[in-house]
Amino acid sequence: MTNNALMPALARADFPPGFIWGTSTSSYQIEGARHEDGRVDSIWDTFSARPGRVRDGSSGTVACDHYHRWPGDLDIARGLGTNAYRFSIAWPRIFGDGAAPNTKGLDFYDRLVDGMLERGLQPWPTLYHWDLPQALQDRGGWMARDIVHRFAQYVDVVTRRLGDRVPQWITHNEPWCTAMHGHMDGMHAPGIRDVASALQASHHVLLSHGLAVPVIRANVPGARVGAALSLHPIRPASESPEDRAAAHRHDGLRNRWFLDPLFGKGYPADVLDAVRDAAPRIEAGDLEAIAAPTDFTGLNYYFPEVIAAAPGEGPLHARVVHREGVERTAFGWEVAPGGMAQLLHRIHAEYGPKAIYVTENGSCYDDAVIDGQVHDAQRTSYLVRHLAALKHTLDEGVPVAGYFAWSLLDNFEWAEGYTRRFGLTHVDFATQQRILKDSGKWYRQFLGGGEAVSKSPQA
Ligand code: IFM
Repeated sequence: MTNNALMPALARADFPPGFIWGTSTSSYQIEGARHEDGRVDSIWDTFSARPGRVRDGSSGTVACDHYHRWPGDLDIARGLGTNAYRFSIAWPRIFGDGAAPNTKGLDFYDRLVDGMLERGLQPWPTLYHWDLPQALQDRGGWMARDIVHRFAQYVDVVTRRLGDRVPQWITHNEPWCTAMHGHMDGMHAPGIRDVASALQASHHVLLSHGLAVPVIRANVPGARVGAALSLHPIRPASESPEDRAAAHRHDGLRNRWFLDPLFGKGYPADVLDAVRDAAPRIEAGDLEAIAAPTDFTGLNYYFPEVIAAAPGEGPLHARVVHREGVERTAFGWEVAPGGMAQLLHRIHAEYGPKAIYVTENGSCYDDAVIDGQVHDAQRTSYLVRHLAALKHTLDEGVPVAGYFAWSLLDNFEWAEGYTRRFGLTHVDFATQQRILKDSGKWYRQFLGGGEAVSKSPQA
């Protein structure tokens, strides 16, 4: 059980009125229904079928079966007392190969959005959370410049359909992961390992964001648009000039490579210098397009990194140092609520977006179901301490306007398959039974949510 005596006292009323409280998910991680209603394969369907790419050999073919169970899942979100829900649209449900849009796919998100509105949940869609149609990958995916026009076309169709009910739009989830896990270390689909491809992909992801912003504004009255970035506080392993320089370069690719162009500063010169011939091809007008003014920045915060100089290692000659004796989640990620505060201050001070939302934050632990309960005290403690850090940051004047816990449900954790559980709700993947964990109950108590269980039979 959670030891409440050790938790900072915290109440929803300590946060500003109108603060957005939500949970977050993504299409491939929860929907399942791989072949239903005209959905075509995504790069994750292809990638997860390759032996050795996903730790437990699994895929998102069924996942949480959310495609069929969404009413119950939205009931859980409402029962928590949240007022918003962040989800993503599956591009392969809307377009496969550039032919006409798939009406049944659009209908699904139409129903989903209406379901949120009926439950008092503000819909926060993300347009790209890594499930690129395989047909587009076959034409070069994010490495080929044409993708930016395909993305704009897809965004146009989706926002025309949903824009009458959905003002807030997140273009991309974690461009770093799309580019670097997808094309540099190959840990994610499409599994490429090539620095130049990764950097070219990152440029096209950013450009597609920039081209999508005016499309969304044209289709959605009062649109509020932003991207969700995975950012990390970076510290040098020592005060040596070598470690400090390596940490600076690493920060360059992790953080500034995305923040700087989005805020009109272009790509960081130190990274361009380090990557040399692998630098992306940038055409006239690209940087201006990427810097299209946005309404908020989304921060996905998980962990800080400590960096040492490592001559010859990767394009940045830097490596992550594993420090002993620090608190870590089951994933091995350092638990550091202060790192979130640090990043929020940095985004505010160095880039000054109109608003910042924590679009993801959460932890994975090896949960056990005991007598129908999940006593995930560590996850509760993680959540409470991060919310305390968030409140402190707000008190210091940083314009944070919302927080989305990752995740509403245990789900398909990419290359880790179903071996990593991040949910506030436990999912038994054999029976699809949902159980609200103690962490979910804590969030519900904090938010003043009412319903202990979903009204829906399957939850
Ligand atoms: O599950 C992922 C999510 O898809 C993107 N952000 C990090 C989460 C945990 O790894």
